[in-house]
Amino acid sequence: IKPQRTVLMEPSLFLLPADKISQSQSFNVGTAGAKIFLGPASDEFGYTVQQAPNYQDKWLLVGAPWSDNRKGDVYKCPVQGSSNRCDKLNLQDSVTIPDVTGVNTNMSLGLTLAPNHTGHDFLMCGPLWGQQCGDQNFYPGICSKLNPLFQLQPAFSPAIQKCTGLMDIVIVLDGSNSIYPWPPMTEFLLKLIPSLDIGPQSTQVTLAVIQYSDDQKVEFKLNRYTDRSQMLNAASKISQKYGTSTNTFAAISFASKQAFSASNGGRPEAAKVMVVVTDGESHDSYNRDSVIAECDKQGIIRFGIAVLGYYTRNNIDTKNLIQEIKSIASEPTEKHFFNVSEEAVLSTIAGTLGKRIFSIEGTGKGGDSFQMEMSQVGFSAYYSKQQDMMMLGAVGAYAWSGTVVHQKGSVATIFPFSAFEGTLQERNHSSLLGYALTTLTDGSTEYFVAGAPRSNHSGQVIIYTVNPQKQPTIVDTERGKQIGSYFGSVLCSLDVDDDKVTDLLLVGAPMYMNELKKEQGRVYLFSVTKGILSEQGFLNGPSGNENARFGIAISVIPDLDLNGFSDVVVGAPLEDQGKGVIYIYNGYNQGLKKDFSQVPHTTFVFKKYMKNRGFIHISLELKLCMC
Ligand SMILES: *[C@@H]1O[C@H](CO)[C@@H](O)[C@H](O)[C@H]1NC(C)=O
Ligand SMILES: *[C@@H]1O[C@H](CO)[C@@H](O)[C@H](O)[C@H]1NC(C)=O
Ligand SMILES: *[C@@H]1O[C@H](CO)[C@@H](O)[C@H](O)[C@H]1NC(C)=O
Ligand SMILES: *[C@@H]1O[C@H](CO)[C@@H](O)[C@H](O)[C@H]1NC(C)=O
Ligand SMILES: CC(=O)N[C@H]1CO[C@H](CO)[C@@H](O)[C@@H]1O
Repeated sequence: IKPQRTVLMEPSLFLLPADKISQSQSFNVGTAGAKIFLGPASDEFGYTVQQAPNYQDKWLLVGAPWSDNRKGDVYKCPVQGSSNRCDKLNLQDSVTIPDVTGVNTNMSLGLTLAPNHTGHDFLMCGPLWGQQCGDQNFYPGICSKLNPLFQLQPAFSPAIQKCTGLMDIVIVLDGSNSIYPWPPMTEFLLKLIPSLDIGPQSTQVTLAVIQYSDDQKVEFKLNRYTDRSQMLNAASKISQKYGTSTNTFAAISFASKQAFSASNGGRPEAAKVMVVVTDGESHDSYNRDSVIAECDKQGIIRFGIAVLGYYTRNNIDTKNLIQEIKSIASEPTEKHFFNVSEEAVLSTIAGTLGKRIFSIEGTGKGGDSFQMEMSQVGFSAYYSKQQDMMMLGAVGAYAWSGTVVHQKGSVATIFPFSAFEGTLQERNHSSLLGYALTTLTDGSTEYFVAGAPRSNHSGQVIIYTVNPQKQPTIVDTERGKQIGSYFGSVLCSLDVDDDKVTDLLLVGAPMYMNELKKEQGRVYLFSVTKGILSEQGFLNGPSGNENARFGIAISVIPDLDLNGFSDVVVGAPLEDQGKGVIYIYNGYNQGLKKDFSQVPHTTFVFKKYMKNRGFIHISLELKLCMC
């Protein structure tokens, strides 16, 4: 079960003789003598719970995705014995990818915890694990397995990004007399450099500073520093060159011919970027056309920054200066031209400039067209036994349209936007496909199921198969009936008679609102025939006079009433004034009874420990902090 806190049912109650069971059907689960594991509510301890029953020592694995300031972690708790002390596995800082600058601050490890039934191991994910590229963070998510001894296996991140391609940046800095004061110029460099991905890898950005006035002075060449801190140190020591004239085009010409040349560390395969910073009109504008043509020929992308301080201090019209700098900047001008009122505020544009450099087509990642950069792979996970494969939800893929990743061995198949586009009919809805996952089987074919709780605002589930060419085919889809109900955020497939054929799919819509405007929640039943769903109504749950979020957790449990058919438990964590309630539904030879057989009442007062924070609530926050 996936309730908020864990209660183990008293085992002796399961062992009643069958004749007694039939009389006590409504009262077959009790909480007397339950073992309770407590963890900090602020850590969201208990957000995920899995039983690890395959060893001599039986354990409960408990996710606490907000522990350590949302780094998250997993606890192991002993089922046997008298101890109810859980031990933290302390995994957060070990879940890393070699040679990648990871950001684990908010990674929320343990938000997802899924068993591999074949290997008796567990997959856990931190879907908000970030990857730093320049000054930008991406959120491809990270997952790692725990072996049966709870030892951490190497982590993987199927949507890991290539930060940037090769880039050579030449900064052409005006050092003439009119620049005053000088320190803002170096300050600008000190702000800009940290936003660039400087390093010895193929993704390195190299940088040269050329000061100019009458002539040019190279401060450091492109290949001088491969280390950001050394470069910062060098940049901080640059002093003003001084000079009476501003030969901007001579400097640009020099930069384009000399600074980018191989003999000065330029790499022919790298994108060439030039940043020109000046405070006055040039004295050599007659060279403009030929110099800019030369730059264009070499494919140099140019940013022009006009510092208007000298002109405004001396009441000179800035029109010509702005016009000249605009003529230096590449098209579209609004992306490549900057003006600042005075030297002192130059550094305030460094961040924006860094981002624009970073998003240069073909070298970096633009913010306009996210593919897998923010995908949060591992937001959900489900193990397909038949294919021995992990399905991973990637709700942030394609600007939060979402997708599913199939990970088999070390091979990850990421389904493209086009795979589900026609079915979702995504119109900037942020469908969040992959929020929940499961599979259905007819005995031979396995059908994959993915929920998209915001599709067209009312939610959707999509059933698909995958052909040997790894292309998905949509088999069926169902849409939710109420806007905002989060239909498809919870999925549970049920083989009620254990004949290895799925009989029912239960779909949670935990935010379903009733006439009293309470979030009562609803669980829909669908019968399944060869992957095609047929709606069979919904489960009767809470009375509806308070918020309940019934359906936020749905789980199959072994046959509680010993009639030979699997049973189902549904959680309603907000019911009973936030104490939370679970409902038990019994399976029978025709499926699942829609009336619950029992709402086991607890003698414990959980309220003290509960923060009423539901599943959706957290997930929405996770999403919001990404947008
Ligand atoms: C972590 O999450 C908090 C709260 O949402 C946010 O303020 C902070 O900026 C995040 N940090 C990173 C590095 O993403
Ligand atoms: C599941 O466990 C088995 C046995 O350890 C292993 O061979 C297989 O690769 C695992 N599958 C996945 C998808 O992790
Ligand atoms: C910068 O240029 C824009 C037009 O490109 C202009 O509207 C703005 O006033 C200028 N800023 C300053 C400080 O002159
Ligand atoms: C989306 O929802 C609106 C009503 O909210 C409905 O009219 C429309 O048909 C739905 N679109 C799809 C593709 O189901
Ligand atoms: C930001 C974004 O994704 N905008 C898209 C919204 O939908 C329209 C039409 O479907 C697209 O043209 C936009 O690009």
